[in-house]
Amino acid sequence: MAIKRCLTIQDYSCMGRCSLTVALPILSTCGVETVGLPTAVLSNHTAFENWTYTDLSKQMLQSVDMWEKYNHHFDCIYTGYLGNGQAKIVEEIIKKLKKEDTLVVIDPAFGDNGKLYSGFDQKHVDEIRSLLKHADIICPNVTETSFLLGVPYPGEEVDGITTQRMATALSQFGPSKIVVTGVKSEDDEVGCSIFDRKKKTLDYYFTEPLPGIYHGAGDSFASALTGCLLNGVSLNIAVKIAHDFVHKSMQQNINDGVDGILYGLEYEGQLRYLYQCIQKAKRNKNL
Ligand code: PXL
Repeated sequence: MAIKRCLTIQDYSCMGRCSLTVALPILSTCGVETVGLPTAVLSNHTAFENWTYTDLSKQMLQSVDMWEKYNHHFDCIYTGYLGNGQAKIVEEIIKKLKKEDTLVVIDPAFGDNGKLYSGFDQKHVDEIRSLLKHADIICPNVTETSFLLGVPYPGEEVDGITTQRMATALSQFGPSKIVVTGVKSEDDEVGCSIFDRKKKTLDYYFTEPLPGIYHGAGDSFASALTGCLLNGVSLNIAVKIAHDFVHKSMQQNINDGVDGILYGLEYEGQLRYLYQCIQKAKRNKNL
């Protein structure tokens, strides 16, 4: 199988693992050619007390115009954290570059723990919601799910019926596959719900919870998920691999005593594990 080319559109935060500094190495580990389009350069992510922000909106469209001229093909467009007002630009980009066989993965990446990230408001949520009509797959956490649906944040613990209702409602915005992350089971395990509208299935994957907050964990998950899917791995197995990769990284974070909020999820030590999981899935034809 030829190597797939993925365009990923998110910020470049120099310090604090998230967005492009996470997506590029993870997708490369998955054996995917990655074209990273930075939306902005930040000194560090916005969970630090202060940051600098250099907007690159103009440069984004200039790059895309150049690619269009050369008719470059993308097997996937994967978007993550976007600045205020950039969802509309990304919509333009998707319209220009998406072909029939282009997989579109959208990680809403605007909030966590019941709150929007610093600097975002309802307008940003509305613009991301509008972007979802172009997506094949989305991977919001429970916070993003409730903001997108305009319902109160239910806490991380959501029962099966609520999850099904939420996933069905989200899929009406466009995407047929919904992976909700950070869901807590009744047995206090943590994981994902996986809804496939076409197959009419709702599945779950949970593992034991780990203490702490890990910035960029959602970005690592979305990148690994996208990387698995571009290797032809089935959605449920892709979720399992991406979740286990993040879970093992958290364990490493704990073992090494690294500040997971500021410096982000320490995923580097688990890249080899991610690579091996994908090879195994391909050998076992989990495709
Ligand atoms: O991990 C999400 C993320 C990405 N990029 C920036 C962020 C955040 C979360 O706060 O601030 C700049």
